[in-house]
Amino acid sequence: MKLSLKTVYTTTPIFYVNAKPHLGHFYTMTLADVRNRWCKFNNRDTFFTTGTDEHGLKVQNAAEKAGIEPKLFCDGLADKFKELAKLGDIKYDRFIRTTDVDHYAAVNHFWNTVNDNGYIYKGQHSGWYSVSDETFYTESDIVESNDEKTGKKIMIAKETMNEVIFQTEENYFFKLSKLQKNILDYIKSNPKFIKPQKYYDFIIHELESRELPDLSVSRPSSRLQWGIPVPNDDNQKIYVWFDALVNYLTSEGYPNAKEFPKPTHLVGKDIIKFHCIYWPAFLMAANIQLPEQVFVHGHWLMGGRKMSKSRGNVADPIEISNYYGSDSLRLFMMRYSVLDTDGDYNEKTLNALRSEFIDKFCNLMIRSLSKNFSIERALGRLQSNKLETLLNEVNDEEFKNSILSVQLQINNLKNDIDDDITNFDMYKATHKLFSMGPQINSLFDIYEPWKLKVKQDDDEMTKHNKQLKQDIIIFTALDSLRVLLLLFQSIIPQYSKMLLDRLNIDSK
Ligand code: ME8
Repeated sequence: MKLSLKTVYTTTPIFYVNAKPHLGHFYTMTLADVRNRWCKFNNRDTFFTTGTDEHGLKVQNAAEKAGIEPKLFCDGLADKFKELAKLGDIKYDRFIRTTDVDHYAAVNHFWNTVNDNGYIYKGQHSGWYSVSDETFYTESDIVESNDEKTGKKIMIAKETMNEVIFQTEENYFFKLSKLQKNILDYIKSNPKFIKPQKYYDFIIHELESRELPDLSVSRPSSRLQWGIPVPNDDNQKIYVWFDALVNYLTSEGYPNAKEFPKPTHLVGKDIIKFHCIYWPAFLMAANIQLPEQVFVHGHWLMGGRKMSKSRGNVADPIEISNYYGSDSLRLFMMRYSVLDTDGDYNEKTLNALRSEFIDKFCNLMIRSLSKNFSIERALGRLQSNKLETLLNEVNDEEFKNSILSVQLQINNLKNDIDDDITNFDMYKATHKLFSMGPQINSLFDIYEPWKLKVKQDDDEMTKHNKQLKQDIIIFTALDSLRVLLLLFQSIIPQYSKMLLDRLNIDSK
């Protein structure tokens, strides 16, 4: 696939393959997929990637626990993520795995560039490491706690509550401290770089309130076998985040491609430091342009609490999709997706929304396609006359205004939701699309076109007026439905296709 500087490039995080996919993964994939489908529908040149993050201690430990060789273990789980993408209609251009051959080459090249530019050095490292978070923490980031299972005293990270272990070892370091001011300056002069605002403010605060230590970017091979070796040093493996972030470049054909479009990254709130501080710093050190923007989303909870296997409140996107259809889940997540808050998964609400869609749009279609009306006649009339001309013939101001108002809103809708979708404000777009349903339905409720039946003793004028009004209503309803379904496609591709097919309308 040839990319150009104009390509709209959207990415999801790449997912750890230490466990099977959950609702949060499907949410990220869907948000990015909706944006990408939307841009494509609007004839923009697009590129969309998702994939799996397969190296590191977390995956190494999970493979060991399962008693399976790491690559085979990763193959199995990467397939699960691909299956979920297929089931959920996630139309990516590339599914990148960090075990892909071209990714190894890209990471090697990237490391060498950063090293040649003088940003990597070797040193002794001591700190509190969380395998779960694949992160070192400082003394001020940790606190004492009791292990839930054994009752033993352990240290945990304040931010994630995951266990940390003290480690001293030789590592390569990245000179993050040297770039702290550059990153701050860049973000300050690009106020839209991080969205929503609260995360922008958080990152500015992080950069202004303390001096960032240099970042350890390798692990001894004795401890971490499952990783990409540091070039020219087999005793060290590249830190999983340094490796993983480069996926965004690999997918663009780095280092061989000619043009690199700036990606728009979509990430969960738990990984913003990696994308908004470390990644810009790595890129600066490699003399590569920074991403277009980083959008941050909240987490899905269940019953107001973090989903967890032990609590038994985990929503499985595959199970839900198999039962309700993946479009129901896509619709639910987009309708209730507000980036800067967490969402609460609720099956009843999902089911109610599905019924609402059927009630508003499927019933509208059934109503409009009733045998009481002649669609051929309505279409024929509108083919040879402008709607405005026909409305002038009707001689009913209120009727005319209702029709024109629906038409105007429908005509503006595409522009109106363009910003919403490209900025991941999916709840706004979904709400606007939904709110058109009752307006179109009300044309039926108010003007009752089925009552505009021609009677035997109607004179020519009455007959003409009745048929004209009926045709205008049917045309307006069906044409509005056509536009709505075309615009709905990015969010619910299957439902839209089914209904567009019924109307014999090309999806483009
Ligand atoms: O962090 N609701 O992978 P990951 C919404 N490999 N989103 C959620 C969520 C939830 N309940 N739980 C997790 C990683 N996520 C790294 C990324 S990118 C170069 C490397 C989101 O599998 C989470 O916030 O732990 C993250 O954005 C994504 O799922 C992947 O999480």
